[in-house]
Amino acid sequence: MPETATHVGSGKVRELYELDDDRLLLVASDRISTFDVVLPTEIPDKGRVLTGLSAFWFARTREIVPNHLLALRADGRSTECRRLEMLPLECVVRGYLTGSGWKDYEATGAVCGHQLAEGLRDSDKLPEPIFTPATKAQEGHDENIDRARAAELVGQERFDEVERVSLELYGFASAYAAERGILLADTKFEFGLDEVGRLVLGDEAFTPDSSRFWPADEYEPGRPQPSFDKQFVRDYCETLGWDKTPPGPDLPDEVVAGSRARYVEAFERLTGLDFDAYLADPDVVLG
Ligand code: Q0Z
Repeated sequence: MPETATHVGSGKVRELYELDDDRLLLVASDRISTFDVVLPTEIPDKGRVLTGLSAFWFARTREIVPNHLLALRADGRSTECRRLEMLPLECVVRGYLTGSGWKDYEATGAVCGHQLAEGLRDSDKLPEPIFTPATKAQEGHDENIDRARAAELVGQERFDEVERVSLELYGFASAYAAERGILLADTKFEFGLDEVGRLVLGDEAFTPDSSRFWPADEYEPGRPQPSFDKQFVRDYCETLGWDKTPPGPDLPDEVVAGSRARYVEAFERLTGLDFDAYLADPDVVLG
């Protein structure tokens, strides 16, 4: 019997299908977005790199918190996952001050209610990682919120649990990545609840689309850092004088190849695995 999968959602670069009442299929495409615009040119295997990295981290963090991963498909880009009741919260952890955290700090001296020392610069390492929740926006950017607002959305007990688990996940993965020359500046989790109300990590985990990966050897606080994966594409787009509104530009072959190489390098450095071994048998990432 051929399987039927009903399309239930689209993200900028991913698709979501329903397999049955209990299971979803998450498919990572090779689309890439830059400056919030999806480009017309794909990066071959980008979706496989992201799916493989997520599965790698899900396998290594399951003792911290259970996750939605049920199986990887042989195509390397599709994940069968448990259907959860998702919490209405983006769970962000920041170890470095950049992006919207840096903007909020510049304006107010605080991020999501965390009052920070004076005189911090863009991309400075924080004295300790902070949990900076946001609300999920249907369109446009997520809105940073303070802990009181987040606790209203999910309840105080659940808030305390997602904060503790998020900080533990970030601590584990950022230490692991730093040993391999990659700084995990910040990361975003989405959690859900299973049928008995247990907290489960859903969506994706520590991919370059949900986290900022910085090459450690180029780290220099006081300026925005080059992104491990996207800087190549951003730099090219900046040469064009493109106004960053849709449609985005086509990418030339050498930019596509350079970008693909960066994704594959991130995969190989973080997992210690050969990317071709992943393509031959995606389950290698599960260890
Ligand atoms: C994830 C998203 C994507 C569009 C819903 N395990 C789960 N259970 C219930 N819902 C979700 C998950 Cl992962 C869920 N999203 C985000 C992903 C395309 C939206 F690939 N939405």
